[in-house]
Amino acid sequence: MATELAHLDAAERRVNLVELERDGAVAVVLLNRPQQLNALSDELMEELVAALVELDRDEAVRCIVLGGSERAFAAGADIGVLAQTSPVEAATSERLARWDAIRRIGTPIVAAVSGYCLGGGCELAMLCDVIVASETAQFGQPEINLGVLPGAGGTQRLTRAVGKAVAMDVILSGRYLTAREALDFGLVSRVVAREAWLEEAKRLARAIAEKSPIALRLAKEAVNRAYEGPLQLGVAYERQAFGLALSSEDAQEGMNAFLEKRKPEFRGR
Ligand code: DAK
Repeated sequence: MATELAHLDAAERRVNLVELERDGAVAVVLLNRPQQLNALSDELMEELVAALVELDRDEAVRCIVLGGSERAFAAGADIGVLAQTSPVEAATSERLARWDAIRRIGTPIVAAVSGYCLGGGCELAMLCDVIVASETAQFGQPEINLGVLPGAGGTQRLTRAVGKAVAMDVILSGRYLTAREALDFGLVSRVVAREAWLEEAKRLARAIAEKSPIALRLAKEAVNRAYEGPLQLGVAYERQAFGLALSSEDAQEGMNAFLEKRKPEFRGR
């Protein structure tokens, strides 16, 4: 009985750490650990990855919004847990696999960032495809203040997003970027009023969700290749992806709809 209850408690805790909402073809995933500013505990990350993987398999979901709360997208990895992590665990544990699993999600993900977006939180936002930021958003990789450095891709993705000068400034000093700076430096694509952080992300997600899911996945992967690898390999991928998209029923539909002056209806075929 005690074991059963413990199990139920754990299950309930996990469900509560990530909230899921569906709005037609858009799924909204909200981190829900407000007392800890959505610090990314193992349980939260496990629940998040499980939710994203499931949504990615669901053909009816064409775009995902990932957000936190108004106060914090996420204030980073859970420092209490990090303090107990051995070097071997950090290099080999399930934790690394979770970050890789998020990179492998094919469905476009729009990050809705309000408030603190720090450390692993910033790394999580950078794993998303577009970042919509509230004017209150603060981006940072303050791991240096803890005597470590970013460990989930921050030194690489931030540098590719904003360039060496700004990345060094942020990562070595631990300072935060304002939403406006993040926009100017190319880390985010939109800054919106405090109260619009989630709505604007949903609006963008609904617009994305109207496109062909085949073209979306291929385009997402192609842009990621530009970000992650050498130009020639990315161009080669793009050529193949273009051919593949062109062979889809959706491409026929898209072009026919244009020629017939009507709105296309993409079916993911
Ligand atoms: N972890 C655990 N608890 C946290 C937290 C965090 N990252 N951030 C905040 N909290 C908790 C606080 O301890 C506090 O809890 P109580 O004292 O109320 O129990 C509660 O959230 C509210 O925080 P504050 O009282 O501090 O609120 P303030 O408004 O005064 O300050 C703050 C907000 C965000 C400026 C401050 O909380 C702060 O500096 N937080 C820490 C930010 C930080 O250093 N983030 C980087 C963490 S290191 C890896 C993957 C990922 C990572 C590494 C390796 N591998 C896969 C290998 C990532 C590492 C990190 O992210």
